[in-house]
Amino acid sequence: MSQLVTLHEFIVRKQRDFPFASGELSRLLNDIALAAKIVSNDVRKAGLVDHILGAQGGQNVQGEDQQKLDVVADQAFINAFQNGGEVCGIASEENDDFLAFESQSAQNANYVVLFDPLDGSSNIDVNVSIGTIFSIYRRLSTCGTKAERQDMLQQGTAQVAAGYVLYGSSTILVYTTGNGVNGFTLDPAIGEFFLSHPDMQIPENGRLYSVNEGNLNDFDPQLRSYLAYCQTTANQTGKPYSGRYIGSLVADFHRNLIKGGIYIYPAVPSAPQGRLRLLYECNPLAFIAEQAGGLATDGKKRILEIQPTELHQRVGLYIGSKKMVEKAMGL
Ligand code: AHM
Ligand code: MG
Repeated sequence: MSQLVTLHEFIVRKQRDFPFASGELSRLLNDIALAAKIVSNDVRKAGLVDHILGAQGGQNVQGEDQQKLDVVADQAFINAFQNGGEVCGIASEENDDFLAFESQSAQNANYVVLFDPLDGSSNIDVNVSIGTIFSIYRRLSTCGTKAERQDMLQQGTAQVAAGYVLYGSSTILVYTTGNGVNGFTLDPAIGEFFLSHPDMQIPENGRLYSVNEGNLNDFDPQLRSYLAYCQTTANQTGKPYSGRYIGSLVADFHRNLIKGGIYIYPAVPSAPQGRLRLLYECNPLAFIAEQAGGLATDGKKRILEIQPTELHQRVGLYIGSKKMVEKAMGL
């Protein structure tokens, strides 16, 4: 039998590669794994809570107020960061502004986390895969003070680590610290993540394209002609590619990471800057894509080099297999 490696053991081994590492980042990654297990457990009960145990806004059997699952997920991660003590502040898709944690231990912490607690949350009600996406930066403000806006508005190239948790047919946590990409599958019976996808590499070319084709008439001519190519002779054998669009970025991205493919959400009139958020979705997935040998751009330039100016900034996203992204950009 091959040896099983838990996420915790893997993180400890990686930390040993850096003799002067303080262990803070390792502890933070373990905090994320803990929150992921809590959210995974909640996601698995989503239909029960919504449809059997009472409507939203009501109370559950313990008399607790029921909340929407994306709020529950947001709070689970915030709690894990506050209890863990490695994070001085967070920004998330669910909060209008960033949160600077008040406690002295938090103010002494070195990291900030930016995250989308439940990506694809419109899919919760229909039992389709959803996920959490996260991005970790070292703070720019002075240690010992409260986190500041500048800590959140860093270029993607400054990420220390990034990852996602996909609550799919199984729960998988994929992350990078800038030295390759590894995936860990949760064994729900014992509540432990095990290394299941070591050193993930995205195929240079693929046969899957993921785009909301309902927006086709709003796409620019370059993108329309790329999609016409996908639908006709793109394959080396002169056949079309297959279209696959879940509507959960994290799930579409994960599939394309494993099988090879491209996900595109450009700027369109209904979303003139793009639909997806630079800080919570595009930067972390771009870091992972590049670490796995893929590419991520806004159609023109590298996602990781975009200077954020606001927390909820949106951008166009072309992400996936290197050759496919280049072709879609007209290179
Ligand atoms: P969310 O973070 O509010 O769930 O929104 C992001 C989602 C992505 O997961 C998905 O790819 C995209 O929005 C779908 O948008 P559309 O319904 O316009 O195709
Ligand atoms: Mg999202």
